[in-house]
Amino acid sequence: MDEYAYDRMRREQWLAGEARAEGVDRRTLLRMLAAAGVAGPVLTAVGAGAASAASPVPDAASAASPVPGIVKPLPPEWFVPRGTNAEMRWDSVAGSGFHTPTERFFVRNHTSTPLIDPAAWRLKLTGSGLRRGDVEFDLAQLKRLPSTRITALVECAGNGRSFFLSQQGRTVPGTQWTLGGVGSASWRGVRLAELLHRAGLRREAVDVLPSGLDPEYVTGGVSLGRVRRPLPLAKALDDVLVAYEMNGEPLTPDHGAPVRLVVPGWIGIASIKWLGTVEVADEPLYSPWNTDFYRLFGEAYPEGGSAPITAQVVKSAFELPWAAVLEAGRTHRLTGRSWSGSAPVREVEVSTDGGAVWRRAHLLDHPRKDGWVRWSYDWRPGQPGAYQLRARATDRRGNTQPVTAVHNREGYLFDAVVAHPVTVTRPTAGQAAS
Ligand SMILES: Nc1nc2c(c(=O)[nH]1)N[C@H]1C(S)=C(S)[C@@H](COP(=O)(O)O)O[C@H]1N2
Ligand SMILES: [Mo]
Repeated sequence: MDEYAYDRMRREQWLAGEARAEGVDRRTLLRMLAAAGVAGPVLTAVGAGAASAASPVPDAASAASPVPGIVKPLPPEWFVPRGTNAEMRWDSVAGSGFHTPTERFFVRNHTSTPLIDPAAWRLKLTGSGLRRGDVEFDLAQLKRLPSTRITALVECAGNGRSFFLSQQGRTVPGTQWTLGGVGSASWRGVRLAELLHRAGLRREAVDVLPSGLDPEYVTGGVSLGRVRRPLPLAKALDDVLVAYEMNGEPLTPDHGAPVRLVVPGWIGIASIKWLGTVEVADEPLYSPWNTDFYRLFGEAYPEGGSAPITAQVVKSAFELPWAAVLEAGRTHRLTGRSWSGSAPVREVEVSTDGGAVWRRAHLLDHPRKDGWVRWSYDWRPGQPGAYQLRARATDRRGNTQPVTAVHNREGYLFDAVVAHPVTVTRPTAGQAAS
């Protein structure tokens, strides 16, 4: 079943009193239902109280950091601070290895990085979808289970959002990422499927709700509770990892220590950090993160919004400073990376003349479903002046990057080609211009 049909079924079940929506405004669900044409009789009451438990862990707010709430150093040559988040600078990783080093990986925090004592930490599996009741794992038990290593990108659904305004003239709220809200890592851990099977699934189980141990997310004076987002059981059993290692080392605090989820191909919010509980339910679940957030609203979408968004789109980035300065009359080896959430990237084209002529970039990695491809493009600008560089990737399913991204209210899933400004200067004295 596709996500849209699944979502519709969830809504119908909620209407029939067979789904739970803690922390979700009842009006939000009614609006979604009305818009989806799932009209119906008077609804049963649903508790919408925010979770109340205080955070058991101290916040790691450090006054010296350009982003209070992030623990690791954020040198300005590696990161751009954006509210509670830190964006990776693409120019700082030019020509580097396949994976993003952990210390350079972007950070997206709804609140702040908690410091969790790994010895006291437990992962609790709970809920009506389990056959034998609650099950707990401590870290040592988790590490004794069969482990798997995978490569996966984590990318924020809002990555590229700022281009809705700068290229398309549409203001969208939220973190104004350029293209650095993405990273690649090698992850090791236990498959979520392994834990669910050990705990014992009931045939009726349909949704899995992982929650983080970071502080509750408060917006507009209202607590929405812990960061959490339901996953359909089918995805949970497919390729989701309960990870305790990133790039061969234990997870660091900012990236979810001691344990996070990694949900390959899907938007970053699915990969819950600081994992504390996983609820398995025999009824569909809602949280603000699959109702108000992470759906597409706007003129191109149904009134109550799209189905919850899942797979990431196609993007490309040059590993160049924004407004880079290059010299005319010399060959510059431009490098960059392209990626897609749903299939290997098979081709990357580059244009240096405003999008009239496109030539193939040289791929430095084999196309792979679980990662990006690095590429290079040799460019010898003849004349000084202002240029715009463009890169356009196409994946094996034929998904490619359009000239314009379809607008949505929150600015998610920007996939259009980005015009990267560059200034070409006269050759410096003593350099033979040809
Ligand atoms: N518990 C928790 N998990 C979370 C978040 C959060 O704020 N709290 N942010 C999510 C979002 S929106 C993204 S894009 C990724 C970012 O992962 P990173 O900070 O390791 O790059 O984590 C996700 N998991
Ligand atoms: Mo995100």
